[in-house]
Amino acid sequence: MINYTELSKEISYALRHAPWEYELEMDEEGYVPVEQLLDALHKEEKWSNVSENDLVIMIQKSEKKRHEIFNGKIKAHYGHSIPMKIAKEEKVPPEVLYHGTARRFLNSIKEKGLLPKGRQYVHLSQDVETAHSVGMRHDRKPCILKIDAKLAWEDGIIFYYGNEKVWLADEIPSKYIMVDDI
Ligand code: HQG
Repeated sequence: MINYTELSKEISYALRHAPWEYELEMDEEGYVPVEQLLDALHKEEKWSNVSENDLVIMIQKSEKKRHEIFNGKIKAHYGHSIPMKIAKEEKVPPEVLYHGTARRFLNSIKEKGLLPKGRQYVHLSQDVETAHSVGMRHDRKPCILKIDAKLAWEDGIIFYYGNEKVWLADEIPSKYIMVDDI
C-alpha cells in the first residue's frame, strides 16, 4: 500500500529543493519528465512499484494543490529553494492577501518587510484559514499579516500565481503589511 502523503513529501523535496539528487532535468517552469522522476523513485525499495497513475492519485488525494502533471511532465507549484529561479506567471492579485507567520519574526518583518528567506519567493495566502495553517508550522499561536496587495500592485510590486490558494512575490515592503484587526 502506497503512503501518498509520504510520497508527496519526497516528491516536493525532489522538485523544490534537490532535483540533482534524483538526476532530474528541470525546465524553467520547474517541470521534469515524469519518467525521470519515476526512474529515480524506483531505485528506492519503498517506491519500487510507484506508477504515473499513483502520482495522479497523490495529487488528487492532497488537500493542497502542490503538484501538477502536464504533457508527461510534473512540477511543484511553489516552495522552490534551488538556485535556478523558477519562472512563475505574473498575475494581478486579489485586493487583499494574507501571510501566517510566527510571533518571533514580527519585529524583523516590520523592519525589513516580508523576504523569501530560504525560498525563491515570499508565499502569500488567498484566505485567512490558509494563512493560519501556514503560520501554525512556525508557531502554535501564529500571527496573520494582512497584505494590501492592491496598493502594492498599483505601486509596481509584481505578484505571481502559485495555485488558487497560494500567491508569490519577490518581497513585500512593510508599508503594505498590517498586523492588527484580523
Ligand atoms: C518568515 C508550505 C524574519 C516568514 C506552506 C516565514 C506555504 C521573515 C519564514 C509554503 C521575514 C519562512 C511557504 C523577515 C519572512 N524576518 N522572518 N524579514 N520575512 N519571514 O517555510 O511562507 O505545505 O520558507 O514569515 O504551507 O511559511 O510545504 O515559508 O514564517 O504555502 O506545500 O520566514 O510552504 O507549503 O518560512 O511557507 P517558509 P512559509 P507546503
